[in-house]
Amino acid sequence: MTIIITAFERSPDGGKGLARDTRVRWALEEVGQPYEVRLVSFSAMKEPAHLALHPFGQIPTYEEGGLALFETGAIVLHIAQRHAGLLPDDANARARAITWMFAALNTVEPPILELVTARILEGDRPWTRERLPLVEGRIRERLEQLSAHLGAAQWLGGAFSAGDLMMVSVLLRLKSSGMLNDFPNLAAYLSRGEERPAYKRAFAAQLAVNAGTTQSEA
Ligand SMILES: N[C@@H](CCC(=O)N[C@@H](CS)C(=O)NCC(=O)O)C(=O)O
Repeated sequence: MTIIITAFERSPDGGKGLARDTRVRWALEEVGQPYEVRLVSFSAMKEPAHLALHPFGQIPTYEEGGLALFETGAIVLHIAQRHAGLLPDDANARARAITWMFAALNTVEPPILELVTARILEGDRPWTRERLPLVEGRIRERLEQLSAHLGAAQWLGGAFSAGDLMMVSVLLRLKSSGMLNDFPNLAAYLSRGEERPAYKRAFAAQLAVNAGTTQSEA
């Protein structure tokens, strides 16, 4: 069955790979599943046809036969459960890898997104100068904890898993902030993710759509 995902017709990041279709493309590349992409404009995302797929009018979505999914956590988990390559066979190790997916999305990503909001969407507000150090402090705390847990390991649970795919995807948004410079093991972790052939293919595919269209971060 053909897999179809949606992505920005013009990503606000101009192809830096921060739009969330990249993590879905990456998962599909890791498990060797071909896919098609339907590009949508910002206005089309808010129209009934797209809202029928994604109630919040966002990308990415995932269609496969009669199945339509939204939310990258659910999409990547679905891909990882359907195809070998992203989750360990051992039941406990599998549960731990899924735990890292949730940790990436629920514990690490929120303060990082808050930074994007504070810097870009609300950067001109009078409270921004006071707010930024608070938000950065919250991110730093998470980075310290994650760095301590990762230590000298290559990946969070032994072998690369969907948990790492999600954590690397979330941390990528911090690359331009310089915050990872204080955490060499996390910076190296990020680079290991980016060096994976599947990530490179995913990145190149989204770049091919978006090169040279930068407006802001996705
Ligand atoms: N929690 C959602 C977030 C989806 C999301 O924020 N998508 C962004 C692109 S990366 C989007 O569509 N933004 C446009 C909008 O919200 O109007 C997920 O992980 O799929």
